[in-house]
Amino acid sequence: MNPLRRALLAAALVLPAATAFAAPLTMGFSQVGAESEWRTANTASIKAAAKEAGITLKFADAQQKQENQVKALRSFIAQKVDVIAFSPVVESGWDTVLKEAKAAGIPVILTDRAVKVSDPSLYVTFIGSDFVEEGRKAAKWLVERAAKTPNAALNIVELQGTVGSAPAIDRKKGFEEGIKANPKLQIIRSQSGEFTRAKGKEVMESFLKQRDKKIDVLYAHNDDMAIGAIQAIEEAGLKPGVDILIISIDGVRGAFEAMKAGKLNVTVECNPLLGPQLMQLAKDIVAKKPVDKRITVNEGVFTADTAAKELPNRKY
Ligand code: GZL
Repeated sequence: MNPLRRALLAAALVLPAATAFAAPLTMGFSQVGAESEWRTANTASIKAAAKEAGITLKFADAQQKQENQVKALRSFIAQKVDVIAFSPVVESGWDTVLKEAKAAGIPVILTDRAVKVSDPSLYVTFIGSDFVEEGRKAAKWLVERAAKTPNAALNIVELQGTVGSAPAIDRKKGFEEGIKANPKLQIIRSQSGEFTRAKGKEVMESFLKQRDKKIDVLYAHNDDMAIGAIQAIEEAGLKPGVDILIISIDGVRGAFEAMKAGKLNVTVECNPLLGPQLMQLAKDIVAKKPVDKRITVNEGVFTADTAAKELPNRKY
């Protein structure tokens, strides 16, 4: 607990109850980076919600490096923040620093992405999307689309997210599960585009150069890589969304604009606006109120035919 809060609470114990008041909470937040439109919206939501909730936010951008997140968490522990929250860039390698937070008596909230740890008591709760379900929704759209041409084999290339991250692992798992029943749907190439437009374009260029198999579908683990790939497809003289069907995930504004232009076929929503729920969770946890171990968010699927109508309603 931070020294100011301890002093104020000690004062509150000796003052008449009527004058007792809660000191502002201090949250240490370690963010993955600034790699995508989704991440930008997620950061904006967290900062705005902390301000709205009167929570003092210590925010650290890890630039997609786990070692920077570990350093940030250790710094928050040293500063004796009231609560730590973070979006783990990858699933593994967190046990040691989370044990340090537990030993310091600082509760930890996982937001956006999950971790694999030996002891689930190392974090209080995880609020974020169900990435396996997002992969299944992406596959469902393709299976239904493929049913219109039952004899056509469809070669799929896949742009994976950050290697070792929960969304990359789970979106791949859900998609493969969803297409398994249709042998005509085959993933012929799969590589990480690191969730960025630039790398997504670079990897798609390399896929297009390999001429041994025709590419019919691109499955991208996020919209930013899909948008980068769209540029590569156009530079190769092909029509994105027509010559190569494109399925992606996030539902950011850039995806709706690409769908409106007929260059992207479908995006599976992954809601980044977790800030308000995160701040309420922090207050409840510090007030020793019980919270669920796993909190998910409701999300939809948006196709090109509704993009123009939906675009004005989008909040990120
Ligand atoms: C998903 C989030 C992913 C987004 C990407 O919750 O972790 O990271 O899908 C972002 O756009 O980079």
